[in-house]
Amino acid sequence: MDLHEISLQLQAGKAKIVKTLVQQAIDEGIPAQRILDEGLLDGMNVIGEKFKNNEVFVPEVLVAARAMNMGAALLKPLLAQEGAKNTGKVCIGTVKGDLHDIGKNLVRMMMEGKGLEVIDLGTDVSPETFVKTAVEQNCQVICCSALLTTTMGVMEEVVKAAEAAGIRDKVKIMVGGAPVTDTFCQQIGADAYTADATSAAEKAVEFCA
Ligand code: B1M
Repeated sequence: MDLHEISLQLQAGKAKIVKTLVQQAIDEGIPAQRILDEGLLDGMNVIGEKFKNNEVFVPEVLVAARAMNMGAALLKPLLAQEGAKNTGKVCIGTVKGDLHDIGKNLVRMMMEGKGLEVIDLGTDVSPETFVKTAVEQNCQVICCSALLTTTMGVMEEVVKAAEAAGIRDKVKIMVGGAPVTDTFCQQIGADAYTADATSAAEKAVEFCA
């Protein structure tokens, strides 16, 4: 099966067709990671470029995002690695003021696949909520996602809130999302920047070990 068809249907926002095609690809034995990369993420990248160039607008992006999530849900159990349970506990969220959650959901999915227990705080998460959750739930890692240049600064507030709460030496803080860089991570005093969901999951497991 041509995975590009999944990408095209996702761009057209055809969630049900995307779901059917993803299932078909799974049934044909195509590896889940390939279906994700060459089908779903490829389509989302095209939509992202078009959104940037004002060729599509918020409604089109939302239906594409819905198709992405429906396809990703089918891949989730396949991306999960068996026999790797209880490797640690983390909390994850998109920072305050930011409602983008597709990347954050992918990171969560990959982390769960590596056996981590993940507390998903959703979107628009305040620094206080990240820190309170880490304290109350004994999380070893706080994972912050941001997609806007205007919200990535909140990540520094998370680092400061962890310091103020006296847990900075007990918890690792990971940052990521399209505008975030390694230099930015170092500037704000976070512990790790990773560029994609797979490396984020690997890093979190390393921190929890
Ligand atoms: Co928005 N948006 N958006 N958007 N949107 C961007 C981010 C933008 C780059 C588009 C553009 O104009 N060029 C731009 C930001 C510009 C900037 O700040 N520099 C933008 C804007 C401006 C806005 C609004 C302000 C638009 C408006 O209303 N005028 C608005 C803001 C709303 C808000 O948050 N307060 C807005 C709204 C929306 C929608 C609601 C329509 C929708 C979000 C739907 C949803 O998430 N449920 C949306 C979308 C979908 C996008 C684009 C098109 C795609 C983002 C995405 O999901 N990518 C995006 C353009 C683009 O990125 N090209 C855009 C796919 C996803 C898998 O990638 O999230 O990068 P990503 O995640 C990757 C990695 O970054 C990494 O792993 C993931 C997979 O490997 N990663 C981590 C993510 N988090 C991580 C955490 C980690 C480690 C790795 O460690 C903890």
